[in-house]
Amino acid sequence: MGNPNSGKSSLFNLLTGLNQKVGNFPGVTVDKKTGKSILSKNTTVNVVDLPGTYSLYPKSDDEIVTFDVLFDDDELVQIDVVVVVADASNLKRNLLFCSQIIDIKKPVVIVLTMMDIAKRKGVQIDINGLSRELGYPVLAINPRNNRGIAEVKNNWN
Ligand SMILES: Nc1nc2c(ncn2[C@@H]2O[C@H](COP(=O)(O)OP(=O)(O)O)[C@@H](O)[C@H]2O)c(=O)[nH]1
Ligand SMILES: [Mg+2]
Repeated sequence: MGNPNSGKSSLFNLLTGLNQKVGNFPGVTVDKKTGKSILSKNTTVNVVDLPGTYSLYPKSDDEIVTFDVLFDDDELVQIDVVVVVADASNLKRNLLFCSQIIDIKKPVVIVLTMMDIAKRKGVQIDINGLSRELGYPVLAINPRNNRGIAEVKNNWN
């Protein structure tokens, strides 16, 4: 989950590769992409790429889909872990959404993307400090060069 254009599908594609399925959520024409990701010899997980949302107060069909999944109202998707993808170059806005997810008290992992763009803007992020403050794992990735993907997989194991 995460804001639009934060890098969710990029991460999803790297995690699932060719093991993807596209469907629709019941009743709405919003794409549901699911896929399997092999984390280790003994662990395979189902990953769901949800539509981007700016807040947990849904306004569009897309946002309602994400909302329903998050609040266990989607029969077909049950959450074990919420991976919140946050654009590090727009951290304030992205963390707002992140804090709303954290309030729901589901297990959360925060994945920061766009670290390269943040760096170019002169923004430095204290990843360990952020993790300490939020109380959840924070990992940085760059889907464009595969950086950090192995760490995301290991974090689930
Ligand atoms: N520079 C840079 N671009 C990224 C990064 N992560 C994703 N992108 C790009 O950002 C755009 C939006 O990514 P996408 O995965 O479609 O975002 P989504 O809307 O959250 O699914 C794409 O062009 C990606 O290639 C990153 O860490 N750095
Ligand atoms: Mg996407």
